[in-house]
Amino acid sequence: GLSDDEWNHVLGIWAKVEPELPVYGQAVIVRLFQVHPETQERFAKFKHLKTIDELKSSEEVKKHGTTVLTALGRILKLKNNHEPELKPLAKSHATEHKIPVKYLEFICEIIVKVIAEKHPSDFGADSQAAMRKALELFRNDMASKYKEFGFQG
Ligand code: MNH
Repeated sequence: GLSDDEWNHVLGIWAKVEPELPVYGQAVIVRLFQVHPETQERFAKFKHLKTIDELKSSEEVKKHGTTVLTALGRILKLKNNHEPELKPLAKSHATEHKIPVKYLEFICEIIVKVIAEKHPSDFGADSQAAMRKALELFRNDMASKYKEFGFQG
């Protein structure tokens, strides 16, 4: 797990992200699809969006990005006790959406980068390291739940 100090870093930066969740959510999803185009193919609802302009102007992309970051924020706020929030998410991503752990790694890295770009002065080395650690915990626990649901990830 993370120390109290590390969680304070994580939740401190998250408090700055939260008022602009749709802006961050949109940036994260657009970047994910740009950098890793194979991830977009996992979304039946986004297959029709071909250009970067279409992605950027899509209200549905913004809405999905908000959904993703809202769920992640709930999980982060539960700190080391995220199991009740994480389990249903692992279930849907293992059995319904079938999202490899590798793709979770992609999105986590992009989340860190997008926050670093938008909040350079509030997201120093210690905060970035703490956030990376929290996201690693999230991914590891998703991966072990995946296995419980019979998905190798
Ligand atoms: Mn994901 C739906 C959270 C990473 C693909 N995702 C959802 C939903 C939430 C969510 C909440 C809606 C409820 C549900 O179906 O469980 N997703 C997350 C979080 C992360 C995440 C917190 C990581 C952080 N998801 C990813 C990645 C991919 C992905 C990475 C693919 C590359 N998610 C999906 C798909 C859906 C979904 C596909 C279903 C979308 C739809 O058709 O509405």
